[in-house]
Amino acid sequence: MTEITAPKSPVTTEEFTDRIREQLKYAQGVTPEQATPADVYVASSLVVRHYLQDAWFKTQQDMVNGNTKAVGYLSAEFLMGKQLRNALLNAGMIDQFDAAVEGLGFKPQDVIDAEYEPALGNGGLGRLAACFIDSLASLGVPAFGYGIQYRYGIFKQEFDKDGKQIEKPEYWLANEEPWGHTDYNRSQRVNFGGKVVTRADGSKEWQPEWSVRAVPVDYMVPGYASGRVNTLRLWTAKSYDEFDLATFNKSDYLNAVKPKVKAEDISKILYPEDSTPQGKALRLEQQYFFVSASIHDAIRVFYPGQDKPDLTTFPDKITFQLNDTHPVIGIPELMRVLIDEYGYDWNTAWDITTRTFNYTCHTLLPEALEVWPAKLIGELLPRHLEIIKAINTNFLAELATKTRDKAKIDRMRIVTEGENPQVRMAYLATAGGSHVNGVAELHSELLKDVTLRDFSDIYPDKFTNVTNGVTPRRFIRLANPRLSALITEGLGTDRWLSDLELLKGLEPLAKDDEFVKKFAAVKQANKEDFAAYAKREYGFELDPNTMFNTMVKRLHEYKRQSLKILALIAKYADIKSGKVNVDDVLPRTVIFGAKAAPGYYLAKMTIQLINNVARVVNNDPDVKGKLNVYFPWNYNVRLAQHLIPATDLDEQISQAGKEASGTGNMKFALNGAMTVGTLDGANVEIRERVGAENFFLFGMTVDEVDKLYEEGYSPAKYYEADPRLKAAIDMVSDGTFSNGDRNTYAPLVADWLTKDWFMTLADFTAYTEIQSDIEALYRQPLEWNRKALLNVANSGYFSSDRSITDYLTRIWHTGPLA
Ligand code: Z15
Repeated sequence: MTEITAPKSPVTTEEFTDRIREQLKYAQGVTPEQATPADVYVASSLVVRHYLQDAWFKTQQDMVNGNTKAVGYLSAEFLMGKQLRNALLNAGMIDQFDAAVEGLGFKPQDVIDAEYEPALGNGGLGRLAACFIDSLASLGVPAFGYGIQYRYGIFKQEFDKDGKQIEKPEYWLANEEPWGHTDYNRSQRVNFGGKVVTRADGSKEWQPEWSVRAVPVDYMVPGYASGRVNTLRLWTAKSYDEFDLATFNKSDYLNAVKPKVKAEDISKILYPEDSTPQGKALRLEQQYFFVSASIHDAIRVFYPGQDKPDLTTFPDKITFQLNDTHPVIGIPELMRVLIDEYGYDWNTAWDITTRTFNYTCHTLLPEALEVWPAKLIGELLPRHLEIIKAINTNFLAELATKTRDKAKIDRMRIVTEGENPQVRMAYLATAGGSHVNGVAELHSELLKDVTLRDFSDIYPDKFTNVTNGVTPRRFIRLANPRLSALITEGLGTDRWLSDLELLKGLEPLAKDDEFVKKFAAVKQANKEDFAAYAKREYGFELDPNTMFNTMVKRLHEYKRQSLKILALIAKYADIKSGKVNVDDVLPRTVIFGAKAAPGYYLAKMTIQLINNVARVVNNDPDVKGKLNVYFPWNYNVRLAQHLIPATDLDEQISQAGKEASGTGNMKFALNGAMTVGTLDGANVEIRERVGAENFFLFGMTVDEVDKLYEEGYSPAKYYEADPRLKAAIDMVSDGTFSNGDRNTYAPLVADWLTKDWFMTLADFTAYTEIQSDIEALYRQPLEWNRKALLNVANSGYFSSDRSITDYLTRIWHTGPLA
């Protein structure tokens, strides 16, 4: 008997059908006969919202009236992916939807596909935020996700005829978007510029120069089987100055609407840099815009109708999590609100503020820790700069009571000295909050020992770790229904969807050859599905009888896509030179997915190289179809959901000490892929859990990397030492992948041979050597699948439900609504 705990549908198929008909008629204005899948998508989404509405009201009421502290997850990015099927799953209405839609003469898949995915994030950080709000709702914890409703999400990636990346605007709001509810009556004014004056009583008054209206667009965040629906509140910028009257009177109509355009520019576009911020004024405006609106919103929500609320209780009402440095301007903003708007003294305000905020750091790259010129902050937010300076002064005074080490105190300045003072947002966040956490054990250790060393010396108790996780609802149940059914069959219950550690119960089944074969059949069917999808969407011809070997993530030097492509080229060179007999080569299909920041020259050149390697290798008859390279463009959540369940081998090959965590690694392991990886980020913990014998480890450790840097790293040495590496790099230089042109990749090759900042060349030999272990195992399908199944069985820890539970106990000190 299989135990079914999935939520029961609140509706019958007949009711669902009637509601869709009603929406089609009154909202879409079409008959079922006229309706397109897109119409049915909008109608069905409105129906789902209809059935979730009471739970949404109740969650909000319980949050405000109860005494459970809420979580405010402040994040510049929420990479949600499609909403409809997720909402149907979490609310228990998948079967009713499928039947209703079929009854109306549509294919459920066509209706699902009609949704345009909101891509309001760059990569891991934004997708993590989306997983976290799913888990918060599923655990029944009252929470807001607070962010920005960008009009343009992450760019749409295309490749031109030379294989170069082209960025196209992602105007995701071009079509009707049924999920967001714009609430004009709950907008907030956000001010900018101007000056600060001192009143007669000595208090400060900020006289801003211009303002923007922040209008909330609310998205339901339905929990899985929790009966709770939280809110994702994304702010959109609207102008107050519909017309600048002075200009208008001069009948210069077009110029009169300029201020409006400028104000509304604030939420226009998501910056496409992941881990490499651009210090642009507009980005700071965005950050302040959503954080200021969110803080005022929380005060409005938790102290409704109160002119003189007792804000000393604010930290008991809500805790704000700062997702990276992007929302850190919230710290001086809350100070300003408390002091200037509500009249609290500095110390009371500081106590409230530090009890309200906590900070998650997501990086080890120094360039990803945001630093803003004090001058820019002063121009845009003059009062905040004063407050930041005062925080800095007080902080330095506090440090002086804790250490005599002057040099250390100096290193810890929040505002640097000199001609061009800078504000270090990570330091501000560390000083202005209660806890700082990294996102995987190794990362949190390195944060304490390296990045924020001085801070952890003096405030050791502030530092903690919360290893990332992913939601099993979207990334197992929705992405991989076949594996989900097999897991439920194997465990005899579907409870794993809300308690992922139950996957451990699959471990004994790895000894059962019949079960392993079923598991292998699931993977094979998923590969066939993906081949069909790739054919339909991209025109690719993938052979599902080859190993599917995937590397999907942002294109960044530290992630080392170049290591993967060089190893592949080396194999190709072996075939061309006859060093290996092509008939002995294990057939592989290598699949890349990656966007490069538009201004990231070497990353874009790497994309071009991969595309051209694909063109040459796939069309070379000497290869006899043994090596295939595909690069589906525009990697996004939808593609991830199709590709991850179809992958045999996942690449997590960043330089040790550079990837804070990774979350793709978790999704692949949970979907029964084997991983080839370095001891970096969460790979370390994945390997610990699945067992060293079930993980392909290679490459230098953090200590070895550090040592090599100290000794003086010379990549050319490695080029000379490994003939296969030399052959591969020479093949890039000699024009094989550029129609004979020797200049095309010269900058990339020069970088490899002279800089190679992330030591791709030093890890090349180890990486190619591990390939023989990988291939030997893959030639024994039963053993490969046994190990892959053990990966699934032992990865339950990597549920974002567990991450959130860790945040609740270690940082937020709150829990589910009663
Ligand atoms: C981003 O996606 C990540 C870190 C950042 O500092 C920025 Cl700006 C964007 C990623 C990390 O690179 C990745 O290792 C981690 O898994 C992810 O955040 C979520 O924590």
